[in-house]
Parts: sequence; C-alpha cells; structure tokens
Amino acid sequence: MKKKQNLVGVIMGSKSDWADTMEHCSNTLKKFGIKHDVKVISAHRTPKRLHKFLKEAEKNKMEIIIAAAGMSAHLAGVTAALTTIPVLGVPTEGKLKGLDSLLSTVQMPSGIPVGTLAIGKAGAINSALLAVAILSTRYNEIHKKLLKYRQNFEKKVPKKPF
Ligand code: RP5
Repeated sequence: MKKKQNLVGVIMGSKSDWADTMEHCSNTLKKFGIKHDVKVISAHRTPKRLHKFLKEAEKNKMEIIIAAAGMSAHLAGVTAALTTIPVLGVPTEGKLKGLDSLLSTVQMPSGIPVGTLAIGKAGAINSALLAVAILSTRYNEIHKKLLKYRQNFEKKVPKKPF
C-alpha cells in the first residue's frame, strides 16, 4: 500500500461543516489508518482552490474524494465534473434539516455521478466506510481491517432495546 500519499481527500464547503459532521469522517478514516487530506473548499466561494486541489489530487493519484457541503450544495457535483476520481457526497445539515443539501447533492443529471450518502453525521461516517470498502478491493491490508470492523460492529449491537 502507498504509505506516503493521501489515498482520500476530504473537502467541505465551510469550516462549519467540520464540527459534529466531517470530523467523524476523518476520525473513521483514521481508525482504518487511511492517510487523507482535509480541506475547506467551496464550489461557490473558492472555485480556484477547488481547481488547484484537483490538479494536485490527480498528480498525486488520490483515489477517492469525499465532498461535503450544505445549503445549495454543489461541491460534490462540481468536483465530480472536474475529475474522474470517484466522488462521494455528504449533504450537511445546516438549513432545512439538510434536505436542501441532500437534493442538491443527490440529484445529479446523468453523465456525472456522485455517490451520495445520508445527511449529516451518519453520512459522514458512512462516506469514510464506503471509501474503506472501495479501497479494500485493491488493498488487502485495508480489507482485513474492514472485516475485523464488521465483526466487532455486530457484537456492539445490543440484543434488547432496554
Ligand atoms: C456551504 O454553505 C457550506 O458547505 C456550509 O454547509 C454552508 C454554510 O456555510 P457557512 O455560512 O457556515 O460558512 O457552502
């Protein structure tokens, strides 16, 4: 496995997407020892930063990009339009309980796909776990960790609700 390079890029539209949401994505990737870059990049506010990030991501053979944004959430879609690196989208929960972000992220017209996860924290965690699952088809070391995670995960679910 490549040790030095970031396999995953985690980008988010605002600093406000980090606490309680995208920090969980990063923490989950860390649990699997997956090297990743984390940056605030907005499709609307910092489009030049997005172009620069993607140029470097392609040069450094980044394998997956996780893009989180809220409100009129175009980050994942614009990212997917600018690169062939697979993009996972996380709608964040800022306004309208995240329904605005969900629809903006998930409703891509045919041709440019974004693999959209659930709104907020669940989506943030699952975006990392999906990235892990995708990488595990290529890296045996990651696959072993994923199998172990799933075994332990099942044990943590209580048999009774009380
Ligand atoms: C989006 O606008 C961001 O992804 C964030 O979820 C939302 C609000 O941003 P802030 O006004 O909190 O910076 O671009």
